[in-house]
Amino acid sequence: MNAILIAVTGPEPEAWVRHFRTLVPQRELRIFPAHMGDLDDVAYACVWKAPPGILRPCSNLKAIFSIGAGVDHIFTDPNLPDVPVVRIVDDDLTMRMGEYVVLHALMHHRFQRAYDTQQRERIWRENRQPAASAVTVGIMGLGVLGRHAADLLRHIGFRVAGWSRTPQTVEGVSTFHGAGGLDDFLATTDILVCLLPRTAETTGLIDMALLRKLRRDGPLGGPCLINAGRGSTQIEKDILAALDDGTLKGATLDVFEAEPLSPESRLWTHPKVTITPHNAAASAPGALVKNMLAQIERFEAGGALQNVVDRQRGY
Ligand code: NDP
Ligand code: OXD
Repeated sequence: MNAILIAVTGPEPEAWVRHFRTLVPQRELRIFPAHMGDLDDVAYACVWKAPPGILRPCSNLKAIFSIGAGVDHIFTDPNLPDVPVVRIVDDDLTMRMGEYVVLHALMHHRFQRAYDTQQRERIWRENRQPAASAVTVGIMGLGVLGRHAADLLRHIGFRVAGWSRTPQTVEGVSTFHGAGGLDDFLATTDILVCLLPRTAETTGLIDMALLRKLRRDGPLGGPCLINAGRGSTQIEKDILAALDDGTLKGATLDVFEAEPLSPESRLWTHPKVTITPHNAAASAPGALVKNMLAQIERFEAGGALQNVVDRQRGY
């Protein structure tokens, strides 16, 4: 029967169902939690933060699709069936992340938070604006999203550096890799952008020790942080301490150790912090259902699945 199971939690789960129904009205759909039926019929599962264990009874499962670029939400399942896990690579999502990174890099570069404060206080004062060519944006993660952001930033005029796990070559970008390349990468970086996946290696990486290694004598008067990768990469108490003692000049955070961010967190009210609710690159059902259906169609025609995640690496 080759049914598709849609197990999406979070905002607007019904939008995914609607798009599948419209695009493949002939295909049997199973929907978590209301309409699971006989799970032996399920060939494909499209998931976002589905409860662990729900895929185990799908004895004929052929592939699991993440409706986002990240797959950490899938690998938390200790009973995950041994079938390919596919992640989203799609221009719609990539461009959304590009917009976010450019917006917030420019916000820090152009001192926008300071001007917002000045406006509230009716202060007409110009801050000396460095050229983008004097500022280095350092991107942790030179994958699909990091490379696109690097390209946009480079065309604005920023110097761009990038750090990855393995050696990478990216046009116009100074690249560093591995533990051995991290300190040199940080020493050149004024605005640190994190686009790393959640893995055991990236967990807790952005701590006080790392933040202290960022370029201290740059033209912005102090380094800034933008994290739109995963909250598990950051130690929030260290970020707060770094903002308080001037190690960091500002931070934009889209992802958090625990989401939603607790109303108690001091990050909400910190004058140097900009918070967004994990929507730097929201997964748009209109674009991404088409992406997953194209994969299924190709697979059923005998082609290979694309963007299959390496389980060993975890991303
Ligand atoms: P990719 O898999 O294409 O790229 C991941 C990059 O991270 C690669 O360059 C990889 O290195 C690097 N990396 C992984 N582990 C390490 C490590 N231990 N040390 C150094 N570098 C490492 O992923 P995408 O670019 O598509 O997405 C990145 C992440 O962005 C997703 O996993 C997700 O967590 C997050 N995301 C957040 C969204 C949001 O709205 N906030 C939306 C979409 C994604 P190498 O090149 O050597 O393999
Ligand atoms: C993703 C996300 O991984 O939205 O796509 O976080």
